[in-house]
Amino acid sequence: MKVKQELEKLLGKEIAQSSNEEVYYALLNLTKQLADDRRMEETKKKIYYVSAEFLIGKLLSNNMINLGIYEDVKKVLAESGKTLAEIEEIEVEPSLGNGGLGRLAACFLDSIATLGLSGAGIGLNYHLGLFKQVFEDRMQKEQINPWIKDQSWLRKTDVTYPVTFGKCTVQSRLYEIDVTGYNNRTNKLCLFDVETVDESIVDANHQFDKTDIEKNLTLFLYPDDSDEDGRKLRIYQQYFMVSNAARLIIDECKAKGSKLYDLFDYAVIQINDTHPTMIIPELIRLLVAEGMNMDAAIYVVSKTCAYTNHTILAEALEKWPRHYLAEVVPQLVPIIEILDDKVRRRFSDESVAIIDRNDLVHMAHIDIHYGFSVNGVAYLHTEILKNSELNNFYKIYPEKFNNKTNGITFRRWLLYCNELLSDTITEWIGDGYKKDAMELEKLLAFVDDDDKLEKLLEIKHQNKLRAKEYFKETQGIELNENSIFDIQVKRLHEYKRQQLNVLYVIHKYLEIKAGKLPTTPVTVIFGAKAAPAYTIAKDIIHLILCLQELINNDPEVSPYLNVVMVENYNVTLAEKLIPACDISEQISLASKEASGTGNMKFMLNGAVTLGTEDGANVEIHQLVGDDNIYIFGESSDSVIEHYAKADYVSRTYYENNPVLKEAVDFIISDAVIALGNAEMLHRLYNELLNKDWFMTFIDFDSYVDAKERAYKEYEDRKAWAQKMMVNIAKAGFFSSDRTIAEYNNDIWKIIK
Ligand code: GPU
Repeated sequence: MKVKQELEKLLGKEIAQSSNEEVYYALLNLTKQLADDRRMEETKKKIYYVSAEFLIGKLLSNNMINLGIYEDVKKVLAESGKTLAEIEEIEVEPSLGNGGLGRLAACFLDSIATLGLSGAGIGLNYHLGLFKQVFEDRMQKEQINPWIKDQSWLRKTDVTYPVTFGKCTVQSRLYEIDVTGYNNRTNKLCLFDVETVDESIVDANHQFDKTDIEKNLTLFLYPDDSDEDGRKLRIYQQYFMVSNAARLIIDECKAKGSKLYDLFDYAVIQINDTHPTMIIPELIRLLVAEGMNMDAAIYVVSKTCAYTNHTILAEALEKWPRHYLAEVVPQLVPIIEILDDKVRRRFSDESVAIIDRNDLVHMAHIDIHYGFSVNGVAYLHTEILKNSELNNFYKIYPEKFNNKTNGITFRRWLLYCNELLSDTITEWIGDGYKKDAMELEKLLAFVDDDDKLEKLLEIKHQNKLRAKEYFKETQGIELNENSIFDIQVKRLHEYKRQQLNVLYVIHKYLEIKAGKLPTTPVTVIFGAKAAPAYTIAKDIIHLILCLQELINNDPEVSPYLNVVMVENYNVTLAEKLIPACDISEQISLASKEASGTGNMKFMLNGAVTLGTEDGANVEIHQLVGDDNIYIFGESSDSVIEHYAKADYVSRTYYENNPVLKEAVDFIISDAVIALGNAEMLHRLYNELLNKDWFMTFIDFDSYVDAKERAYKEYEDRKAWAQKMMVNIAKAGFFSSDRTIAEYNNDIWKIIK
């Protein structure tokens, strides 16, 4: 294809004469056409990945890579005096996801198409999605984030269903976004919406009538659930998502010849965490409405649905009061009661019931009893599910439990975000690794090759410069490219322990003030959104922003230590930060991070992990060996034991450790209070001293030791480059192509 001609045909003029915006839309349309050309026939069986989130990121470059026109387009643009980077600035990142779960769903869609599997994502088309984070007075403020433009990747379809709730019926509308596989087929992401949705009901303070379902249904991802109306709105959204999904699936299967008794030969439904759980009773309801008897419907649905668990945090496992469901989706309640009744007849163990004694409906329990597969997302996580969290279920259904260690798409997280590195790797080992990521292991041959090690360091430096320029331009942030980039980017949550990293920063600051100067300057970079109602998480952001102000403006300290919190961390920013990173912070309290996927992205881009033996860190550790990772902290077994015995007392650590005490006390020192909000800082201080539910203090000493060791070893540039090389070489296992191949072999069984 002659890219230049095609583009100029769409533009009606020369590229050089066109605005960046015109070029962007021409590329958007060209890419859509090419994606459409790669549509392939559906196979008999198809995978439907149902998820409340799809954190897909900008799509232009990703699609152009997958369609094989990326290099040509770059060249053609350059000939006309334009860069792809400036064209990409026009694209708005879709606001359809929140964190790792949503990004995983996006990586999975890429790999499903890349492996040539017939599949679709199904979710909702949130108009405002997740909030945009801005910093005001060193605090997080949420702004609405409208992202849908007249012309976009969304394609309106004719598909529409009436969806009935207790109090009203709404008419849905299906929109689709094409999902391109790398040199392979095009699948779809199906996003349902309502035409009555009305962004204007949101007032200046982001308040809106939570009961006006016709107008608010697809406005926000995860609407505030701190009151009852908010919680019910979440149920409205979930039911709307799964009712549409169920009908789409039934229609597609019927069109392929299914008689519905054989639905499982035509469809497999992967339930991404518990948000889509109601698809089980909804499908049963629809099959019964089609004339199937209840037991047959339950049997068919149970052979069609599979469940992925993404957390062991109790507060994240959804439990809805039965009376909420009775109000929002009364038609499901009798079905859920039958499902519960059948469970209670078979098992006397109260802990596996669906509706508990307090009339709470345990969504995960529906999935486990009435799905045919239950998987965790990393080896350790699945072991914890089997042996403790879901042990009562594991004893009943050992054959259902399986592990699928998460993965990431290397198209976005290497080929696109780190072209310097991927081009260099191609030069060294050929481009076979682009299809078979395990070929990255060929890089192990170069761990003693001085020139190649030197080159890795040079690439890292270039990526730091690129990040420096980007953040200077977009956020006015000054990054020192000659410092260690020590990065923690992920959602803000106490279990992820950004507060532990912060305590280290304070400790380092105090050391520098006392005259103990680091050899290499360090920049500690944070990026994180806090859920709007999560008070302590917002207090932690406030503390980081106060420290940023204090430290970066202190001429005694700033030559050695800088703290930066980037605003509105999202996929686009991740693509800039990850390639520039030296030290990847993965410091969750062991047992609490189901997997993590940022850890994989950093490793692939040549960062060295500083982390606990948690989630997929365990597997990273095993792959790279002790010398190429910094592991610290309590083991998950020991943490689980502390919880069981309830014997962790944070104050004891504080009182017995003067270094820790000094750092903690600094949170409410005059210097910090002068810059911040005393109430917030005191609240955080008190929380740590009196509760510290995620045991920050228990790992403080070993964290400081590990970090000091990492900083020290960074100084031996060659030894460090060797660690980088090993990390990149061993990252192949974390390709989502591998993960999806496993899902398909063990769970989905789709034949191409
Ligand atoms: N995760 Br549950 C989310 O991002 N959101 C959620 O609501 C739940 C889990 C994450 C896990 O925290 C992370 O460890 C994991 O890597 C990711 O899901 C994908 O499995």
